[in-house]
Amino acid sequence: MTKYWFRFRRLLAFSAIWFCAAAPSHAQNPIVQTNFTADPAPLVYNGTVYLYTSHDEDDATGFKMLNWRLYTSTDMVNWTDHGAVASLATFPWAVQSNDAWAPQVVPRNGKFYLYVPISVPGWPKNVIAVAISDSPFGPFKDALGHPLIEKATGNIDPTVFVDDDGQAYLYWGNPNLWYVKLNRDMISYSGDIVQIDSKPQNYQEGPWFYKRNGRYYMAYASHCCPEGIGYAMSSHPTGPWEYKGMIMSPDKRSSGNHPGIIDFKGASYVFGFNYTLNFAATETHRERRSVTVSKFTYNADGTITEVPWWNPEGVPQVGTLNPFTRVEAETIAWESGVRTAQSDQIGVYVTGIANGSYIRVRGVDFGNNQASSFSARVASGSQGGTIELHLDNSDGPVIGSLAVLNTGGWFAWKTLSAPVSGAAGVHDLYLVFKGASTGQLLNFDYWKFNRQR
Ligand code: FUB
Repeated sequence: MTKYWFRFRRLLAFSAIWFCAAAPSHAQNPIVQTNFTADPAPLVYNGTVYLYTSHDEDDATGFKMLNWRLYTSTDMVNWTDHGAVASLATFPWAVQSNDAWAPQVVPRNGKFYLYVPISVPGWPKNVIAVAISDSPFGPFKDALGHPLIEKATGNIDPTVFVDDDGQAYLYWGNPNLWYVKLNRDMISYSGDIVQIDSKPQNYQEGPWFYKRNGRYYMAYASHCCPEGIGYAMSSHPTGPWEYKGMIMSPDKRSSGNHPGIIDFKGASYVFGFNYTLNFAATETHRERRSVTVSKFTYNADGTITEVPWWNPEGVPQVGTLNPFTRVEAETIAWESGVRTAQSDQIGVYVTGIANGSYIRVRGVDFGNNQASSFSARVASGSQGGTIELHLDNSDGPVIGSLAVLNTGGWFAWKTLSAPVSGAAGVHDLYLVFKGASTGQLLNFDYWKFNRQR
């Protein structure tokens, strides 16, 4: 416990510095604050956004990347952490110490294909690998036992799109842009690897290939450095690509960038990353990045209106959150001073909880004053603490409070309940943690409000 608690205290201190320094209470960017995330690859599937990311380790200075994480949302502001869905260990033949770079997941025929750039021993080292899962939540298993795209310098940043006629294309590359036609099995290809002659202006890396209203788009990390997001269009999946402009201009507040683009519930979104959390803690540039999102619009001719640099407000919520079904504690719009962790027993849970830390969940629809109690699955190996339920602010009206005593250990999970009153309509819910001890108060798995019987 002690070792972990010291680590958490360091992170809590870091989190507090960041929050006070850089985040207004309505902040939504970066969308994940519990881990450093980069290289966003959003997938819209069955009404949910599955956001796959690469993951910068907490102690990274340069790139230190070991696994790929998943976050989901149905409203674009509350994101549920699903932890690591694949790691370098998924590909035992690859270098295991680093280089789990920009991923993308693509569904086809009931399976989910994860394409990742990793490296192999020696030089050149960059390869592209593919793993398969029956579920978007993983776990993903190595499909081939060897690379899909063999080693060459710059074989990074895969992006895959399956066209309406069933032909799938894999693009990738830095500083060149290459493609191959994937076979229907999605784990092999036919024909030659083609280097694009019409590489768009200022193309660097991080291509994101998609089709919308019959037009093909290639968004990419542009300029160096800092990197912005540029895009090109084509009437054919293999080009020629015509540069169309910037989705986001480079900004010296960040050195890197990496687009991921979706339409969801009637709006268009571009994801990327910045270094806000890192620079809140230090002036030193370190590869500790954070995924961000902005809304954008298409013009009638399919071109894209440029958006400003990532704003702290992020994007508006689409829909509300139902508190009368089980909500994972790691469903977070914003937090202060907590972390997430993963166990084989219960999956992802919230930990590092100390006196004064909180989780904000946005747009919770309590209905017509129907909530009569609050239940939470918790564990504590210390004296425990209290979960205070505040509306609209961390010091807003209190609708209830759940006392958590020592449950017999940090993984001795218990479901506890407390009465609530005065919760009606749609509110932001702040789960504020209070406790007398200076150490960790509790671990938190999930919560739910209950209606009066
Ligand atoms: O995150 C590692 C590498 O940095 C990615 O593969 C590139 O796109 C850049 O973001």
